[in-house]
Formats: sequence, structure tokens, C-alpha cells
Amino acid sequence: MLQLYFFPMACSLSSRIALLEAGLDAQYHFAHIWTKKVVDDDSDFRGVSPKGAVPVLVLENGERLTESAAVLQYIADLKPATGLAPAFGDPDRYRLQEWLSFIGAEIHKGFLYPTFWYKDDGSLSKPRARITPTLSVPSAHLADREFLVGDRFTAADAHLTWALLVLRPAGVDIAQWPSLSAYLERMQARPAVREAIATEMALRKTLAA
Ligand SMILES: N[C@@H](CCC(=O)N[C@@H](CS)C(=O)NCC(=O)O)C(=O)O
Repeated sequence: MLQLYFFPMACSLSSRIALLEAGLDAQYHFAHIWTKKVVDDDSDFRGVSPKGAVPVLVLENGERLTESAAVLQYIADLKPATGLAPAFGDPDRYRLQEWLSFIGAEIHKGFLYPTFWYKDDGSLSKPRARITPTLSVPSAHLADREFLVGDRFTAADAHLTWALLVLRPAGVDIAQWPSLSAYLERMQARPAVREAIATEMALRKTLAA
């Protein structure tokens, strides 16, 4: 069975959403990204992945795959009929990769990482200034579209949904982009997205306690 190492409401949420959307069973392991301990057995998370970062997907053959863009596409390709990723050779496959790169680099590492996850000591003025033009890109794209790629939910939507959810606690009010607010509401109405968020929010609360 597939295994996913995750931290509640971290970027690994999108991999959980993809697994649920694909109807794939998996074992989930809570990896504490600050202490680098696997919560199940207090083992060293760096022994699972030297990156010490989630997501880590353990494949059926025991290999470990990291990086959300790769993990999400792997999950999607296990169940091609779900359309979570357009087939290789379809021009939309490159659109999917374009969005996964943009979300991972520009929103996640460019903004969420320094301002929310790791609260860098350095000046946050540049990431804060960049997030507005950055978000105007998906906002304009989604003004007249239901999904990021094509006409169905893909792994890119799973990843953007996670990023938009975390923007709120990172201090960005996405209400200023009505197309993004409406999109997030649509995505949150999906049963798989709702289930993934409910599961991880419950775990997140145990952390704060
Ligand atoms: N490029 C990686 C980034 C993974 C990443 O930074 N994950 C964060 C949580 S959102 C993490 O586990 N950070 C722990 C660390 O960097 O020490 C991806 O897209 O999957």
C-alpha cells in the first residue's frame, strides 16, 4: 500500500487530496517537520527522507518519492481515468506542470515559506510585495474558468487549494481576489477536499494544544 508522510495543513495536504480524489488507499504517517520526528514511533524523519520535508510518498516497491509536483503526478498517473493529470502527450500536461511549478516556487517558496512556515529573520517586505502580482495570475486565469487546467479538477487544483487555505493564516486576505475566493469555496465543496481538510485540521489542533 502507498504511504504518505505528511504534516497537518502543510503542502502534503494536496497529496492527501489527490489520493482521496483518486480513491486510493494509503497509510498516513504524521511527520513533525520542526522536530523531524515521525509521530507514530518517534523515529528520525530524516531517515525517511534526508530532505526532512513533507510530502514523502512511499511507493508500492518501497521507493520514496518527494516533491509535491512529482508526488501529485505519480498519484494522478495511478488512476488516469480520474483525469487528475492529463495524459503525457496532451498539451494540457505541460499546463499542469506549469501550474505546479508556479504554485510550488512562487506561492509556496516565494511567500508561504518565509512568512508562515519558517518566519525568516530577514526582511519580509519583498515576499509581501510580490504576493499581490503573483496571486493576480491565478486570479485572472480563474475569472472565467472553473479549474486551473482544462475542464476538470486536476492535481494543480489540489495544490492551489492548499496554498490558498494557508494564505489566510499567513496574513493574506484572498477576498480581494473574488475569483480566488469563489474558486476556493468551489474546491472546498468537493467531498475529497472536505475530508482531507477535516482530517488535518483535527490533527493540527492537537499540535496547538
Ligand atoms: N519543494 C518541496 C517543498 C516541501 C516543503 O518545503 N515542505 C514543507 C512543509 S509545507 C516542509 O516539510 N518543510 C520542512 C523543512 O523544510 O524543514 C515540495 O514542493 O514538496
